[in-house]
Amino acid sequence: MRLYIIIFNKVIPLEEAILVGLDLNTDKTFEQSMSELANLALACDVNVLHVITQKREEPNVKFFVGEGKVQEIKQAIDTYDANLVIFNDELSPSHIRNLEQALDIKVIDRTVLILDIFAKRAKTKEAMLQVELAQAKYFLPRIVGAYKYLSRQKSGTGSKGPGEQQLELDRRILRDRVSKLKKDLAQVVKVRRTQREKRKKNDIFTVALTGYTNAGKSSLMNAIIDTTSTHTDHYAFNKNMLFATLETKTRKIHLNNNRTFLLTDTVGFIDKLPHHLIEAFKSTLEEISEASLILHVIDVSNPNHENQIHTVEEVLKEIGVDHIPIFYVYNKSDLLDDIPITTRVHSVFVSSITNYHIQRLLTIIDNELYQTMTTVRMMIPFTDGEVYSELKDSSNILFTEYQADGIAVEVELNEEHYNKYKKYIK
Ligand SMILES: Nc1nc2c(ncn2[C@@H]2O[C@H](COP(=O)(O)OP(=O)(O)OP(=O)(O)O)[C@@H](O)[C@H]2O)c(=O)[nH]1
Ligand SMILES: [Mg+2]
Repeated sequence: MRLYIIIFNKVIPLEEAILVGLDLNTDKTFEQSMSELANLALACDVNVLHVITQKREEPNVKFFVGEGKVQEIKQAIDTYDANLVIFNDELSPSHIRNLEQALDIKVIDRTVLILDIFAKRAKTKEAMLQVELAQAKYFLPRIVGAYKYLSRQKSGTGSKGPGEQQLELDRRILRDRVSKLKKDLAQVVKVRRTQREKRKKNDIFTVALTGYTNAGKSSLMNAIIDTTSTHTDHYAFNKNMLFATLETKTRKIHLNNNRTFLLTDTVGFIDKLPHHLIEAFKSTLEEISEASLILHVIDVSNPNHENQIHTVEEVLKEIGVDHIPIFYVYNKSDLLDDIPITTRVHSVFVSSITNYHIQRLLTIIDNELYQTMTTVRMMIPFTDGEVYSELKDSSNILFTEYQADGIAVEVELNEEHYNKYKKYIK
């Protein structure tokens, strides 16, 4: 029984909403964050009727917003005939309970919206398990709210009423489901790890695309494929919507100097990304942690892009990949009147739509990846044919010629391979 999905479904069909945001003074991005919330609501087919905000030093203990604000929200619910209130911050179980009691209406938060969008977009088994796990973990401490009406049927004798019994039972079912999901996910992750290990053994460099949702990661991947491949084979789903990509996708890219690397597209980040989601998506995000180079894709046309960079960097820190070299790719520069002189080192302005500076980006990637490589000439006797096969799998062969006494190759070697194949080097 997928209990929380049922609870979840009770939440989502309600679709005439009032948005509520608490501006904790320190938040310079408050307005953008609220318009992002409206976009998240839109992506969940929720109609936004009205927006209420409040400035406070800190959240109210009981209602998150002040008690006076609760009255204002109540009035707005009547005026606009709303059937849902959405808060911009993740609410605690008791905040939800108190607010639902005071307002007599369903109250959800930004996290529920993000989880719902992820649930809609998940296509692979791994992504579905990850989202379901994050949802289950979010709802486990909160299912009590869904039972407030049942709980009123408490028996007069002090023993547990049917509502409470049902609640305990459902909590247990949900807890069992969490364990089952974790187990299933571990299995899927094992398969993915084995695949990655295989790739690692082959010693091919991996470049990971990361960045805020809608920055243009998938579009950039398409642009790079377009620029480097002879046949157009668009790979990735790029759409003007939040979280278009949930699955990581990897493609082998051939540069025009015969060098190759693997390019991986990943899930986008957003401000206040639910912690359970980051946890659940750890296995997907591990792909980033194995990369030799991270391309941080930025939507430079978004006035809020500096804050988005900051959000992405925070998540990268959280998943422990802040040691990998990062290159900043300012995408959508076709939308700018002028290309600004950025203060960031390691950055390039590109456009994935017009292909502006994609070739330059490829040169940068090439230099970055292959700076530690040495190009050598080798002569491999026919009797050591397996060495040639190893090289073909593991390294970048620039030139091959079958000669009388063996195979002559020109190849790029890393330090480890240089030492390993020393005796063949001419
Ligand atoms: N004008 C312009 N639009 C772009 C550019 N790159 C991407 N876009 C548009 O931006 C939107 C988002 O692009 P995606 O490639 O899906 O973005 P993403 O970063 O993969 O997004 P998620 O997968 O949701 O994280 C799409 O409508 C693209 O057409 C660009 O260089 N210029
Ligand atoms: Mg994408």
